[in-house]
Amino acid sequence: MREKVLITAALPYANGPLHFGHMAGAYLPADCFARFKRLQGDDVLFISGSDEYGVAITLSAELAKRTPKEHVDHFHKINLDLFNQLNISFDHYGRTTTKLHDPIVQEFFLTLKKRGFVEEKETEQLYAEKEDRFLADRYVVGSCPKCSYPEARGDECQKCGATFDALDLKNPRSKMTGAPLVLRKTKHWFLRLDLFKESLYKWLETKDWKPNVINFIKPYIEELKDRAITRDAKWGVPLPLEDSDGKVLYVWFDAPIGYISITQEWAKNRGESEKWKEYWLDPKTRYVQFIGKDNIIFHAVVFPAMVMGQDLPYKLVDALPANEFLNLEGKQFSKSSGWMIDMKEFLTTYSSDLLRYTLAANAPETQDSEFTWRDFQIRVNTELVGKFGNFIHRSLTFIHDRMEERVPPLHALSETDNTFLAKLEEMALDIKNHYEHFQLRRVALLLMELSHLANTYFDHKKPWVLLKEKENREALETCLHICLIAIRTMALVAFPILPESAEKIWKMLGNTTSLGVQNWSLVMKEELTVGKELPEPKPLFAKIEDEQIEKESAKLQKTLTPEVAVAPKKAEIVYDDFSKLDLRVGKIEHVEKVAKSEKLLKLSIDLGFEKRTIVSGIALHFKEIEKLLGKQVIVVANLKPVKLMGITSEGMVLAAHDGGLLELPTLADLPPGSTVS
Ligand code: B3M
Ligand code: ZN
Repeated sequence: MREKVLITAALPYANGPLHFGHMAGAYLPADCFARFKRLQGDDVLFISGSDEYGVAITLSAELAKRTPKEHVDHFHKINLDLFNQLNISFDHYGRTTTKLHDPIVQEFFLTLKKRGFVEEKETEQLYAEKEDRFLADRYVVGSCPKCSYPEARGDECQKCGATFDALDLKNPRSKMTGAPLVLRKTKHWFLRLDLFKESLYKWLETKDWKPNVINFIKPYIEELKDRAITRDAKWGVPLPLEDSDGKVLYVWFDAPIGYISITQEWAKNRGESEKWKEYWLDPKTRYVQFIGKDNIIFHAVVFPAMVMGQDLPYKLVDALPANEFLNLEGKQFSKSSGWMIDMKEFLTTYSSDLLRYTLAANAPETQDSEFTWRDFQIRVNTELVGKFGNFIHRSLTFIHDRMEERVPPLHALSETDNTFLAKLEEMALDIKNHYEHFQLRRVALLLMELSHLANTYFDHKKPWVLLKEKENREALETCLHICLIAIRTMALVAFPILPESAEKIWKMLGNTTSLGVQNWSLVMKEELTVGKELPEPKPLFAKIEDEQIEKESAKLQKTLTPEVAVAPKKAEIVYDDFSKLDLRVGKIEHVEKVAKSEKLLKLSIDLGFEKRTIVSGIALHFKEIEKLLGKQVIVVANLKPVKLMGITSEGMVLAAHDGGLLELPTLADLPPGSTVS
């Protein structure tokens, strides 16, 4: 029966270019599934688009000195181009900033509110008076409540790793202006997720999702509380209530509804405005969402709850293939540190099928996996060129050259022929099952097994030997006819992963149609047209040389060499120079700020044999100077005294710094006065 399948892939934020990890996690698996289901003759609608509202967007826009609109326009185009280059076959790739988006988001909100699932509460939030706005966590910096690191982010300390609420920060400041922030009362709307606990549990019981997904969400449901769904911001879907100027619906509320509004836009663009309902409001639709693991909660809990709270029977997700992460050579992809491969550039050198195959073969389906240049080379050279491409090219060339460029007839089958044909069918069926279950790694593996099998058949039959004796003519023709069946099978089952190459093979089999619009079982069953003309075969893939891969690896490794300015090296000295320093352990006994100076601290230090006053320029690095008391530091004890801000400084305290941070090397056990050398 023809299945109606709605496929969505997570809406990527339009605030940066997509990398291999995104592709491997969501878009490639979704595309392979969509292509596969279309081949099955199913009614497929494949939807995604840019997620364009939210604080992540406004912040990165501000940092890039663009308006939010300019920013999302910029990255929407970049990502759409990347998807096209990678042959991701969306039926529509939309955006959440289109006209149709706001009304349906607002309708979702109003229905939830009407049914008692939304609550209004007054809260306190950090407010920047100069900027005249409330600041979301990402806009706030301050001192870490745990380790006092002065540059901690609004939700997390990058020094000690602590996570917290921006309200817990000490001395909160605006990330954009550095100005101090104040607490101000504000009103927000909360989604009562706790009211959906029972329905969510019951609904989940009907799902046979991957254990990584189920195990992740169960404890989360147990803990469900209400969740803020509005923000004080300008960039977003306006809250559809009186007196709610300056409030927008928070990104995680509006984004998943984007799946629906983008489908509405797809329908409208076709001139069939109501057609979206055939997918979203029909219980017979099968809804499959492709996402990365970091999005599980929103797709398995929050959005389903929002849907359950509607009057209209919107589809709940039926299957949720959530993938783990793909790393790059053992480390996470990172835009900021440059640990990534520019996909656009990559695709100017290598065809998209090479990348699609490599990502499919390494798909992070049950655990994190990685892309490495070496693996890429092996996948291409050994697998695509050496196995898959090899069989197709050698047999097509043979047929083209020796069979007058035509499909030879099929005669009586030998046992080997029969076994091979049966195996072909069996493996195609196996591959079909794995596509059905989103298992691309298995499919890639089976594609290679199939190629291996076909090569073995060719080697075993030795058509080049059969060719020599006239009496073997029928056996020869049969063998080559069967090779063509194998090639057609390989093109068909490879199509979802290797669409460009599969289409090329399809054409090399003398077809003028497109493979993508064929029907899987018809292609499997149909007899080859004997005598059909075969065009000249061309190799599908080319080997990648070692030097090429070494160049690529070197380019990537280069990003690891930090480009931060390392202090220049000093001229060489001899031991005598060094031994002139009298370094001693000194205990800080008293500390105070130097009046009228931001940077200077006046320290009283016990050197064991005498006490010293030392003025040190470290004040900015110690918010709570009392913490220095009792510390045993290293003092340059024979430095000629100097006057600083009217105070005689009798020495110097050693400090380590990297240009930004500063730490005092300290000693624990030796008494003051001990020498350091
Ligand atoms: N934009 C988060 C992300 O890109 C978010 C997904 C929305 S899906 C509705 O990871
Ligand atoms: Zn910290």
